[in-house]
Amino acid sequence: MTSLQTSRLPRHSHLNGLYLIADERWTSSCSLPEVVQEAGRVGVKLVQYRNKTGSMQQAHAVGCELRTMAKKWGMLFIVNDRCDLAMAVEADGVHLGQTDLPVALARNLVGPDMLIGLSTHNAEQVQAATNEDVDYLGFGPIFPTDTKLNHDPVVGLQGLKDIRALTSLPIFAIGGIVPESVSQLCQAGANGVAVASGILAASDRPQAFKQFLAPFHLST
Ligand code: TZP
Ligand code: MG
Repeated sequence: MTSLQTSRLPRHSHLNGLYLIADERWTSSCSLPEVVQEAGRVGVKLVQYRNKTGSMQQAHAVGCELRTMAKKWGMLFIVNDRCDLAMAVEADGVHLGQTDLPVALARNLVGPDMLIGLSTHNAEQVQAATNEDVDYLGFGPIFPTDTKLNHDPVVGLQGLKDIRALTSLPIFAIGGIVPESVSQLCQAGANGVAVASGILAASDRPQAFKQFLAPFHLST
């Protein structure tokens, strides 16, 4: 085992279960720090800060707050899209989309220890990712979702089953996921589920967290 692999192992140990996508455009009744605090309290171990509209200064201020909170609760803290912001807030990782900085360039920037996640939407992208220095994949949208505009075609459960054999990387199913679908997604090969509106827009967030986490607790 290389020293690089050794240094990454503890982080990999959390690459499963519920992955909260925290974007304030999708919250109605609360602030992102409130949601992340709740997530930490109920045992969520993975959170992504997604800010596609704010200024860098605003994103940095909120990112620092969430970073501190995530550390307190032992959660991995991932920044969406931006390597510079991820580095500035000393995040545990950065999550890239297909049109963000290519993985190899991102890896050069963030160094060997930061996690890199990559969004994938079809078999070709998953196959290509197996040759990249990434730590986990997002795959979807599995189901229709109104959260992301102009998203790629819905892949369904079968799409997930089809790509599972292509990679041993942890896969997070994303897109339109509700608590009732978590078990079947895991059976189809997902290591975890990435969820935004199912939690952020829930009328009863504590209940939503509980419902999303329950299938993972049952399977451990
Ligand atoms: N990528 C594909 S679907 C999606 C992203 C970022 C949004 C997922 O949000 P939701 O509300 O859980 O469907
Ligand atoms: Mg992106």
